[in-house]
Amino acid sequence: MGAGGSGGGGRAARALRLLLLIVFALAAVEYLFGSILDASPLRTYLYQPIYNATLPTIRSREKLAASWPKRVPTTTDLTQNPEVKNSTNITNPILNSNITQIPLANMTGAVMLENTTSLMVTKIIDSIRNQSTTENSDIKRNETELPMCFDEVPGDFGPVPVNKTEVELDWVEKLYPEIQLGGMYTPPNCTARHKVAIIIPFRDRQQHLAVFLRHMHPFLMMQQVEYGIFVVEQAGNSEFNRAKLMNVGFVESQKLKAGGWQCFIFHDIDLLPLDLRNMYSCPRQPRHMSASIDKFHFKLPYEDIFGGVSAMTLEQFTKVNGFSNKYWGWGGEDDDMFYRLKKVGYHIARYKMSIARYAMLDHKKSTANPKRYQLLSQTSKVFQKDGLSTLQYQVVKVTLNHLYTHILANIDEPS
Ligand code: NGS
Repeated sequence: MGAGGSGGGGRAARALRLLLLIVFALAAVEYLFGSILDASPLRTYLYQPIYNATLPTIRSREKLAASWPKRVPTTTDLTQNPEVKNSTNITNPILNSNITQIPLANMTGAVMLENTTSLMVTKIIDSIRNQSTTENSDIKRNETELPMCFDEVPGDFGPVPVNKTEVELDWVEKLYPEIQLGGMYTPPNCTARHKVAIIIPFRDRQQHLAVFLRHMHPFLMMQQVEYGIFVVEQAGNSEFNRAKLMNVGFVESQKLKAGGWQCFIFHDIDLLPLDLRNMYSCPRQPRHMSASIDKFHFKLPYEDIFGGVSAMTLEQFTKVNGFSNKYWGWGGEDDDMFYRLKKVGYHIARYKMSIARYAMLDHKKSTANPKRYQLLSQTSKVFQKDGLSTLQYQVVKVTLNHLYTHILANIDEPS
């Protein structure tokens, strides 16, 4: 009995030790790898943006969700101009300005870039700087007076709800008086760490535009980024060319910003971010932002996907010569960008799947491009000769609306 009892006690002690060991092991794994269970492949962790490394535990997400969209403090700082609120049509402010020495744009708005894209971007930025010394000195004064905006994502940032109900644009405009003409925003109480152009390729999606803007403006204001929203619409009836429109958006948005944008987020209009921790900024590696979409049951469709929403710095984007101009019709242009980035040695960063969440608005699928696989097979060989360096288009009209800049462009190939 006694021997049996002590044998039973020994087994119980061993079982307890084993249990404790397992608990410690699990705690160590969780500590080392974060929330590995809701992740896609481990590779994405290796290039996680710095924000994830320091994210505090979110405790008040429900509170945030319930009060969304939040009111953001109204602006009083010198860089804002609350009086200018009406839509303004301009043919092209750049072409009318005194920076016609930019090699990008001739007087018809057609663009022919030089071979060295980094040279061309430097020229754009230099020209813009020379042109707008007054604006820059305002910004500098402002920057010295205000503290920097947050670095670590605030602890109460978390999921936000979306409202997919269609609304009128006029109504949305009244919600956000603090947005400057052209859909531009500068945080009023701090100096932004990120200057971000949101570039949206667009055609026939009027019903999505107001829904998108209603969601995105409060989202971006909460993140305290300095940003502008650029909707680039394809004129004419050719097949939709998403990638070429994004190249146009890159060049045109850069021309419209004193000092230039540092970060470019290429954004489908039918995708709405669901978590405020998904920072609209550019980390050290290009970031695929829309990894976790409701339509795909919040799963990554394939490891190399780079479509939907992606973020690249000025340097990253120009180093790969922008997007290809050759993808007419649906599909492949985002994979092409992925190959470019790989080719020059970048890795794709992603937030974890619980953060990179998006809701997709309903739409009809467009006709697939039958040539896309053929084009993709050539990407790594030809990308330096197809992209920003060979971009040609005509700006039909630039309109500074209250909540966005509308760029209508003819991107058809010259016959
Ligand atoms: C791939 C496409 C990508 C596209 C992705 C998701 O098959 O361009 O599907 O598309 N690549 C090719 O066709 C080569 S989605 O379902 O989100 O429209 O982004």
